[in-house]
Amino acid sequence: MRRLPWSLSLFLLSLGCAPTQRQTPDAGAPEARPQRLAVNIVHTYPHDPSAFTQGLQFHQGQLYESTGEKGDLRRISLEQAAPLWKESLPDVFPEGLASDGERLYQLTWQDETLFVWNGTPPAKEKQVAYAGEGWGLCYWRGQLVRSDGTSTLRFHDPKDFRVKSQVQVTLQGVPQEMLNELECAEDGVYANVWHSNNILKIDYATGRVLAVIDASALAQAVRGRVHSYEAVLNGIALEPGTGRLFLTGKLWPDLFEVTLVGPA
Ligand code: DDQ
Ligand code: CA
Repeated sequence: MRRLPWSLSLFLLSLGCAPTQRQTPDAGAPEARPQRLAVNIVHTYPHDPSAFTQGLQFHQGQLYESTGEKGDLRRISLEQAAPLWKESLPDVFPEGLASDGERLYQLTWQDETLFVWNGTPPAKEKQVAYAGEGWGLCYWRGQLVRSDGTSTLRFHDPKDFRVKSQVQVTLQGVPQEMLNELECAEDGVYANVWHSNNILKIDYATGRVLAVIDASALAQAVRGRVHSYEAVLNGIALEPGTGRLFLTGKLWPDLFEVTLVGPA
């Protein structure tokens, strides 16, 4: 391939249209452009503005939330902001939350401890140690998917939380870091990007970003009613059966039911 003159390369770079890196040189067809989607607010529900949301997850027909900072595990509802049930976790910084239908799995940020909950109301069944940070967690086809703030998603065995495999998340070849709250859907894993209004939809097998969802309409909706730099979009839950999609943020007063829409 002929090299572009230096000045032209710089010009193209400044336009953001530098040649995109391919993930592997012999990967065959070039990586498809991700879909660009936005959110449409269907309903607005109350959310506890003191909840530092780190995980949002349906479990046995109920909605659960993991909150960080001075955190807890709580059962919440769409009717009221106050939790219906909660158990405080004063010694750790709780993070992502996942359900395998029977148990709840709750990460911690830097405490290297996974909590496994069982029963109704959930009771702590065991704690499992792991290495590294815990950010988001979701369950898909017998595996727990964990983000840790890097561009890597790790797939754990729920039995002992051993890492079985991992994948790097890329958007047109560029690694995507700061992946936070997760939600496992049939056709991809949704990931909040920390301190951004974007949610990425990621292919489980290749790590490629399939869609970039612009959720800035939600930050817009809570503007003026949040008072912390850390009050960012974080919290994705898909309701089994109905497919309804709920999104919220840390310290946000609202929890939104949304639909995804194509570009205007
Ligand atoms: N993480 O969710 C991105 C993994 C961690 C967020 C921690 C943000 C700092 C919170 C500090 C609160 C203490 C006042
Ligand atoms: Ca979730």
